[in-house]
Amino acid sequence: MNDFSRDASKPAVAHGTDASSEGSQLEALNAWVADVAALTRPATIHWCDGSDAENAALVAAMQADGTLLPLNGDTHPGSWLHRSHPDDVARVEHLTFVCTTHHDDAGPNNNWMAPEEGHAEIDALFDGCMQGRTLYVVPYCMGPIDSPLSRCGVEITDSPYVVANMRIMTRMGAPALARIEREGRLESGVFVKGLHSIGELDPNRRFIMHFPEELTIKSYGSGYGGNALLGKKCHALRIASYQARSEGWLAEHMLILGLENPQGEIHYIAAAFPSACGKTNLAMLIPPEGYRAQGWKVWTVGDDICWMRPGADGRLYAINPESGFFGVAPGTSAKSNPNALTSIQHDTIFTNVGLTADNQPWWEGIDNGLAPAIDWRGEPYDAAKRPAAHPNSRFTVSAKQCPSYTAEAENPAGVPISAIVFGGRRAALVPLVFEARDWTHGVLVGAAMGSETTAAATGAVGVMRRDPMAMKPFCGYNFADYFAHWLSFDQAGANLPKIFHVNWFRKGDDGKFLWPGFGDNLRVLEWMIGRVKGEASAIETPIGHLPAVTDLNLDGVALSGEAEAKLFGFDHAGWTAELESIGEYLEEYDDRMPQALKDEQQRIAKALGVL
Ligand code: SAT
Ligand code: MN
Repeated sequence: MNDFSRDASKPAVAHGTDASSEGSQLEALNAWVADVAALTRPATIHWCDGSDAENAALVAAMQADGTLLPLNGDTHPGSWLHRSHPDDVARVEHLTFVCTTHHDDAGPNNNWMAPEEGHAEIDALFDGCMQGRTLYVVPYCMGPIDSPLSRCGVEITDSPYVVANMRIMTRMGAPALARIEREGRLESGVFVKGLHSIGELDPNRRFIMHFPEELTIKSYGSGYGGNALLGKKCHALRIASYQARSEGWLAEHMLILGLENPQGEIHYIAAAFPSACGKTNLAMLIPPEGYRAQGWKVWTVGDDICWMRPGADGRLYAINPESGFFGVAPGTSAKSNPNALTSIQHDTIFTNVGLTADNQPWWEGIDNGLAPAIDWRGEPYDAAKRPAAHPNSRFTVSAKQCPSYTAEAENPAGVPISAIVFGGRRAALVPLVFEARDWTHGVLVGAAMGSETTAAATGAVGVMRRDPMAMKPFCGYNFADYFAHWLSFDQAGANLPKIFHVNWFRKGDDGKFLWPGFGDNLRVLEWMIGRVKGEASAIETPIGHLPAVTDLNLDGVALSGEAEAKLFGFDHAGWTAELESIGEYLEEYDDRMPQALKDEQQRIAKALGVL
């Protein structure tokens, strides 16, 4: 792996650090790589083995060509800054397509193209796009290598930055290839095929396309996060959600945490929030002082994606398919998320953050007493011009570097989930927490989730939209079928988690958040587990079970009268209007929407009517 830039009519092939071997033992994989090479015409093909030596060589080459800039080696050893093209800093939902044979299978929640049309459109862009470049073959496994819940894929990319990030975010390299080869010999053996090129980084020549029926992804023209690290949103959510439906499991946009009480009991909670709404912070929560003294702990299993499947005991068992965190940098501080801050002190790739004068990464809200000197575009920092860090700037770091990461995250059987939490950014109406009365109600609560948009995707920020189960940008099929799939888990022998809804983002009349959030969110989690165990009280209302102010441990939290009323109360007129709007939303899916959800909406609307 020495020559990254040689051009030749027949690509040279290298395998890991050993240029003598070539290809895999799986004919189907070799044939696909050959087809892609014929289309894209790279100078060199490199099969990634995931080794340290391979990574070191890649990083050195990226340092040499300026793709990676070294950070201060004293304060941030082994860490790098990457600056994206300024037009390529977030996911692009309007250019993201789900290509199913029937339009209805993709649903109104997705952009759709017929598969032949999609292939033709994007293959035209791939034609010859890797000339002079290296084609990297990146075998990866989503989930612990030896877990039956895990699934594998291979990403072909011409971006070494993508390779370096995939090495952190997935189990990438030789062990994954071995599993793919092993499974490939079985009749059921399939791997997800992901083809990626940064192309020209031209927003007018950019598509992120999914062919769920073929377990195939094609992504062109972006080098950024969810557009380019195909194991993440494209595979682990869009393709996996489709696969999960036919195989009887769930692929969800959820963090997974373990809540340990002073008795040493651990309850696992999975929580769905839209991008940039605090999943990473909640997953790494440090309990408030008083709780810590008593022995409460939070363990991190995952911060973004959760795959769950019913076990023999009827409970849902979950794995985190990822092995790293691709977290939002701005706002991350010793106060908001000390575990994240500790994690990213070394061996971290930062993307689109600012720099201090001595080359330390810097972003708005880091609150570390340092000042930015250079902004994310590489220009001298000028507050009047732009923020130092892009609002969607990120860190990529191995989960193993997180102090709260638990070995249970590597358990091939997964962890049993006691509670599922849905939540969005809602400045008004939605109280701090409520519990769904049963599974069907919980599915409606998830389906009706609303949130204000964030900088994680291009487009306007702060616009309220329905984001069911935080999956609006990520569900690989028709939402109506997805809700039906969720409902189908409620069957004889099932022992399902309780479902809750939270809103950390309720604002007061002065426009300020009413709930302190961060570590204090533990108080809400404690109440949930109390409910799971049948120990905590609640008040029954038409929208679900709400805690009374006295049902939460608020020792040390001072809430104003307005905060108590808005966080723990429920606004009858507001919810009546909300239910009407939820009813209209369900109707957008016509007859495909499960009747059980429409009935549930009606039940609540009626209950509100008789109050
Ligand atoms: O860029 S990503 O899609 O991976 C991050 C996110 O939006 O959650
Ligand atoms: Mn996410």
